[in-house]
Parts: sequence; structure tokens; C-alpha cells
Amino acid sequence: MSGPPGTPLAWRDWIRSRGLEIGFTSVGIAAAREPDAARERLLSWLLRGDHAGMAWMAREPERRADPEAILPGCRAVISVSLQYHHPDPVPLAPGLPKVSRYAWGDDYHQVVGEKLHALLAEVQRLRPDVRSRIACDTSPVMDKAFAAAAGLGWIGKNTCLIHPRQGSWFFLGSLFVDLEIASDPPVRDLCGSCRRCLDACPTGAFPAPYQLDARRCIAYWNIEHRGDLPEPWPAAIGEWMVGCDICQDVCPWNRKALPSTEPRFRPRPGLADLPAVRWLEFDDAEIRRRIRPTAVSRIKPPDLRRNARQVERNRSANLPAAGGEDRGGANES
Ligand code: B12
Ligand code: SF4
Ligand code: SF4
Repeated sequence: MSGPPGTPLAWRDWIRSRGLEIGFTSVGIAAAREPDAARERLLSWLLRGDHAGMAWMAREPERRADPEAILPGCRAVISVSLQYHHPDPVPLAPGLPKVSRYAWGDDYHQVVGEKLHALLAEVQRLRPDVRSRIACDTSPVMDKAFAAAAGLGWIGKNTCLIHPRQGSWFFLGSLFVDLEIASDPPVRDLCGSCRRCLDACPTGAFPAPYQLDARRCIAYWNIEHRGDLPEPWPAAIGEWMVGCDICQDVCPWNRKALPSTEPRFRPRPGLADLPAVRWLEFDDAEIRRRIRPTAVSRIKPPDLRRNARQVERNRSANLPAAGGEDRGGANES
């Protein structure tokens, strides 16, 4: 192209096609204003204490949905998604601890972050004066609310962003810019009367549709909580060593979810394919070496060992009584 696109609409088309070339699954644009009711919902979530021990979620909550606070002079939010779904059966083999799909490959902060920098470089090649702020779960920004406003999907009753063709196995990132770009229309909520996720959650983490109480979520306890697990969580995590996928596994929109084309999200050997007892044999340095390139590195080595030990106990406790099928239920012991 000889010069930069001449209109906000032309910028949108140009940015979308550059983003798709860089490898994003979807690229959408949200107007530079607070997504509808996002701030109110975040404040009520915090007031109820649904953020559990994630004190960092309560820091500057009014900034998280405010583009002007995130980037003074912001004129558009470029929202991106990157599919991580690899329909590989390895981590589902019998006897292995359960590791959520999002953690099978390389760390998404790194992969999505690199691609966002590449997209920004493309924009700045044509308009070097464009100011920006990049976010991918790395700063206080409501990635889902902006992605919903940018038409990348709808926030489902399980509180994940869902796309009609991609399902919900994707990561999100946001690029705030002071460039005028035409925005995309939102996608309508297609949950309808379905309530599979609400009924399938083994620990009752959804007090209501579209509302997640992290105090009752396995993914909170085995990823975010430091130190011993309080009762009833040792048994309630079931066989989940890292995160939990149940409320997405049951979602009908994930039945035909697109496979990921990102090679770095392929399951890494020596991680989700290891029996839980192996993690108990490793010292901190060896655990760090194995998890450093992945999103599991959010979990400290002693806490990963804690999870592995508990998963092993839950598995042995479950084998004779429940035929090994009653996985992850609360208060089993
Ligand atoms: C804190 C956090 C968690 C917490 C809390 C989860 C949560 N739902 O809030 C815990 C540790 C439990 C968690 C778990 C997971 N997380 Co997380 N997490 C985040 C983080 C850092 C902030 C999310 C947030 O702002 N929560 C606060 C609440 C208020 O916001 P909310 O979820 O948008 O919820 C409100 C809306 O749903 C709203 N709402 C929206 N529409 C509607 C409509 C109606 C009618 C109503 C009434 C309400 C409503 O009401 C809710 C308030 O109650 C984001 C990254 C980021 N910076 O945004 C990643 C993020 C949400 N997580 C992500 C992932 C992948 C996961 C896991 C799948 C990992 C795993 N396998 O273990 C699970 C999924 C669990 C689940 N069902 O959500 C992805 C989600 C991608 C996607 N497709 O949606 C994100 C976006 C990271 C990323 N950059 O890709 N996570
Ligand atoms: S991630 Fe697991 S525990 Fe958390 S809400 Fe979903 S099904 Fe429930
Ligand atoms: S399982 Fe059903 S209710 Fe839950 S998010 Fe998926 S479509 Fe919506």
C-alpha cells in the first residue's frame, strides 16, 4: 500500500486483515468507551467478594473498563482472539492428572503479546505517531468486556467469551490506540435456555447465570491460591491439577470448535502427559524448568506439588468406590 488507509472504515479492514495474517483467529474493533454495564458488574462482583483472595482484582477497579484511563486520548480498542484448542487426547489418558487445555502449550501471555506487538508495528509503520497500550491479562483491563463490545463473541452463562464458530477455547488480548477506527457490531447472546455449564459445575461456582464466584471455583483454588487448601477444597479439586475445563467441555458451542493453527499451543511433552507422582519427585528448580515456558508458571512449585499430591490422593480414594468415574465432585471424602 502506498499510504495509510484514508477512512476509519478502511483502517478497520486493513487492521483486520493484517491481524489475521499475523495469526489471530479474530480481530474486532470496539469504540473507545466503557462497554455496557462492565464497571457496575465488576464492582458488584468485588462487593460480593466473588474475587476470593485475588486482591489484585480489587485494585483500581474503575480503570479496568475505561479506555481513557488505560490510554489517555484513546479512540479505539482493537480486540483479538487466538484459538488454543488442540483436540489431542494425551492429557485425558487414564491415570494422568487433569491439566486445563489453556495450559498445554506455550504461555499465552507471551504468544498473544508478541502478536499484538507485531500488529502494532504494522500500524506504526504507516502511522508512526500512533500511541498505544497493549494488554493480554497483563494489566488491569477487562479483556472479555472489550472483546464482547468488539464483536468477538458473547459472554456466556459460564462467563467465558463464546464465538459461534470458535467456541470458547481461545485467549483474548487488547490493543488501545489513539487512532480513529470504525467499530464492529456485537454478537448476540446465543445461550438461550441452555444451562449445561451451570448444572455441570461440580462445586456450585455459579450462584446465577453469568456470575462466577471464584471462592467456589476449582480453577481459582488450584491456580491462584497459595499455601494449603482449606476444607472442602482438597477433595473438591478432584483430579484437576491445573485449572478446570468442565463448564467449557459441556458447552454445545465447543463441540465443533475450530482447532488451533498456532504451533506454540501444541501440547508440550513432559507436562500434561506426566503422572501426578512424577511432580512429587521433582525439586523446585526442575518444576520451574518444566513450567517456565507455559501458563502453568503462574503456579508456584510448592503449590503445584500440593495439587499433584492431592490429585493423587483423590484418584486413589475414588478408584474402588466410584469406579474412577466420579471426577471432581465436592466433599467426596
Ligand atoms: C480473574 C480471572 C479469572 C478468575 C475469575 C474468572 C471470572 N469469570 O471472572 C478465575 C481464576 C476463576 C479464572 C478462571 C479461568 N480463566 Co480467567 N481470567 C481472569 C481475568 C484476569 C479477569 C476476569 C474478570 O475481569 N473478572 C471479573 C468479572 C466481573 O468479569 P466477568 O468475568 O467479565 O464477569 C461478568 C460478566 O460475565 C458480566 N456479564 C456479562 N454479560 C452479562 C449478561 C448478563 C445478562 C448478566 C446478568 C451479566 C453479564 O457479569 C459478570 C459479573 O458477575 C481475565 C483476564 C482479563 N484481564 O480480563 C482472565 C480470563 C477471563 N480467563 C481466561 C481463561 C482461559 C480462564 C479459564 C478457562 C482457565 C482454566 N481452564 O482454568 C478459567 C475459566 C473459568 C470461567 N468459567 O470463567 C480467559 C478467557 C477467554 C474466554 N474465551 O473467555 C481470560 C480472558 C484471559 C485471556 N486474556 O485470555 N479466571
Ligand atoms: S472452571 Fe470448573 S469449578 Fe470453575 S466454574 Fe467452571 S466448572 Fe465450575
Ligand atoms: S453451556 Fe449453554 S448456557 Fe453455558 S455457556 Fe454454553 S451455551 Fe451458554
